[in-house]
Amino acid sequence: MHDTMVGLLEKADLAIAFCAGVIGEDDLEPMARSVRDARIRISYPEDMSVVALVGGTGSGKSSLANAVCGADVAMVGGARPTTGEPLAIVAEARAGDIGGYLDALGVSVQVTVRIPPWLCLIDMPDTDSVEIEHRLRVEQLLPRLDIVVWVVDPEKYRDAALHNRYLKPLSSYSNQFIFVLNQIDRLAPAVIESVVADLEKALREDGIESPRIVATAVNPASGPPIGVSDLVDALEEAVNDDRVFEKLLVDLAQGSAGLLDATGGSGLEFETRARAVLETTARMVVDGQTRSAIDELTLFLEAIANEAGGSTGSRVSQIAALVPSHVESVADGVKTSTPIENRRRFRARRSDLEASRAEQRDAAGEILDDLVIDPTRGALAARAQANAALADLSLSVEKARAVTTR
Ligand SMILES: Nc1nc2c(ncn2[C@@H]2O[C@H](COP(=O)(O)OP(=O)(O)O)[C@@H](O)[C@H]2O)c(=O)[nH]1
Ligand SMILES: [Mg+2]
Repeated sequence: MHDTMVGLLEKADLAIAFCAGVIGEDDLEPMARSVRDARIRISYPEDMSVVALVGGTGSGKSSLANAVCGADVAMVGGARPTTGEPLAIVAEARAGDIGGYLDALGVSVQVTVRIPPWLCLIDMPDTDSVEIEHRLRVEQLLPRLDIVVWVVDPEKYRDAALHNRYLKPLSSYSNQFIFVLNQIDRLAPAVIESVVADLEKALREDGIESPRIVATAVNPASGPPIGVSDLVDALEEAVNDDRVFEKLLVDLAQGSAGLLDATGGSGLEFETRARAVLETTARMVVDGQTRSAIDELTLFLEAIANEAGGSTGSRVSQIAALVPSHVESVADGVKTSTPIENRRRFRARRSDLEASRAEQRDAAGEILDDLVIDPTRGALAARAQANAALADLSLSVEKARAVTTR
């Protein structure tokens, strides 16, 4: 999978390079960033999963972190607002392997304890913190995590901000998500199942088809913790499933869709439309309707310029500006190529006259093709190349995804 990803990132580089001449910097940036981030990620161990605990204040993220590693490393129930710094927890033996990646993420607080060697757990600031920076810190990290554990409690699992601000927009990453319904010790045993079902329903409404939900009580008022090992199992499964790569594949799929959007996609159907317009305008020119021919052709090129947009669009507009003089020169050519005597002779036989007009139409069409359509084709070529590279990338990403989501 590592090699597949390296190959895909090369294809992505190529697509970005082709797009660079066609679309603006702003449209290019999200994909460029994804490719940069993916390269950094795969330069660190892929048999380790960078997992963040994300959720609202008091849902139990820090308690969960402590329960998973069996030590009090994260501050629980601290005075609000709690710290805005994410806390990374890793096994001592792997700290050297993943520490550099955490540095790259800007997660500077790192502790080593006894947790599974494949796990790097990050206790995150609250998503609903009164401190805006805390929330921004979470949002800045979210796109670079391998797995996100969304921690909710029985009161706030339907919180509108959680669903609308985060889960709905991120639903294409649902395979990266595990949902923890914590504090189930505060529910009557008989209703736990229906609360889980209601959470599942809310997640489906967010576009998350089959959410993985783990019910826990990591720090119950009485009795032993519930469900911690279920969560660890779910996380281990995620690592074994190559979900580290799957997330990067979603990034690439979304990035190339974004670029395709910016180039206007390959849906111009230029050749088909150009052929139809050439036929109409050639007929008009031969019939002496020069003005209509100019309008028809100009309108077509303006539409193409509009649809192509960007620098390609400007080049096509320049070609459109030359249409009147080109059409007039073709119209002049048609007139001089049909001397009066010829017409008289043809008038004798209608079919011959028709044949001659058809020939003229073909000739006019060919000349207009050379003068107007061909340069437009040339202007669209860079865009077509970018679209071809994007199509190739998308296809390869889809193939790779089909393997990981088997
Ligand atoms: N009853 C109950 N309380 C919990 C549970 N998990 C955490 N708490 C308590 O909820 C409060 C907030 O927990 P904390 O881990 O700091 O939440 P965070 O803000 O998401 O990090 C603390 O007082 C915890 O002791 C649980 O499963 N059951
Ligand atoms: Mg906390």
